[in-house]
Amino acid sequence: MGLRTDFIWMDGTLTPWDQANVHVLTHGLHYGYAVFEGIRAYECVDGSSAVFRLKEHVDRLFGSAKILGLTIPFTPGQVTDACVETLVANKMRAGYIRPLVYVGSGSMGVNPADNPIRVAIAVWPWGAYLGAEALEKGISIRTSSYTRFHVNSMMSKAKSAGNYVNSVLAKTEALADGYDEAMMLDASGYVAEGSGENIYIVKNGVIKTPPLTTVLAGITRDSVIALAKEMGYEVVEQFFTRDEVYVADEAFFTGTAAELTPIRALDRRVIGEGHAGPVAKALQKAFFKVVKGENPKYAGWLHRYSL
Ligand code: PPE
Repeated sequence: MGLRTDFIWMDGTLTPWDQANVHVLTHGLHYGYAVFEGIRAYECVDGSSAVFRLKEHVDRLFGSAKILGLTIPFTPGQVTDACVETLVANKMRAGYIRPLVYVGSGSMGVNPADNPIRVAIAVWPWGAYLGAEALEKGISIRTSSYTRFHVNSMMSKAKSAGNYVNSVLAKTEALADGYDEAMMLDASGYVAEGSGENIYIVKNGVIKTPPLTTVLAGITRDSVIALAKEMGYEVVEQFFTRDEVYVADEAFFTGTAAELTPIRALDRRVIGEGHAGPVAKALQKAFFKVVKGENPKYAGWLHRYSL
């Protein structure tokens, strides 16, 4: 298994990988009542390592738990330290970090009752999410037949496990149809996001991304918007339609896993030149410089650690 590491942090203890198991009557497993994060650590140019925007990810994890009414039995500081401890225990200079907060076993039924709230943190090596070529050449996507959930059915500000049933449906449909990823529309029919990424279009030099109403408040989104503005681009947060993507000059996705992945076609309509456009390329370059510690202006986004 490519993602196998030595230890998984479970409820405060570094546990050997093979022993990091849960009971099959774990509440979160039956009802999807769990929240998680996806965080990346990068090796920096000076030989040290850094977790990218760890504070913001831990804050979002606690926010997701609050939305679901789950009380995490650790402080944000303890979770922050545990993420780094898990990387170090696994001798990981770079990789993906997956904290998970879930309702454990006890009673069954929709009501989580007094079941324990459990916390696990796993780390694993994760290369380019959509394939190594995707970062260069861009990907081909389809408009999903599945609608992103209405704002009052699932809570889109919570990165909850249950929300991802919608994502898995969209992703597997896209892959089965020969595409690399799905683009999901919201309940009003406007473009929302990918199955695991925020989305952007570029037209006449202006970058447009949907407002945060129905989509996950991506930390990469926040970072890329800040970089784009600093680089002099106009960035607008506005709803747009799928046909606006068809006629855009460029389109791209961002996410912790996906980083900044250009989109070369939507619904078999080639977007712009059909490969990574100049804006996507410039932003991707700036983003990778920041995460690898090559831009001192954003040192505050890096939580340094060494093995
Ligand atoms: N929208 C969705 C639905 C989403 O899942 C992600 C992250 C984003 C936007 C971007 O958020 P951020 O990572 O903070 O920039 N998706 C995570 C899970 C991917 C997976 O397959 O698992 C991720 O990128 O880590």
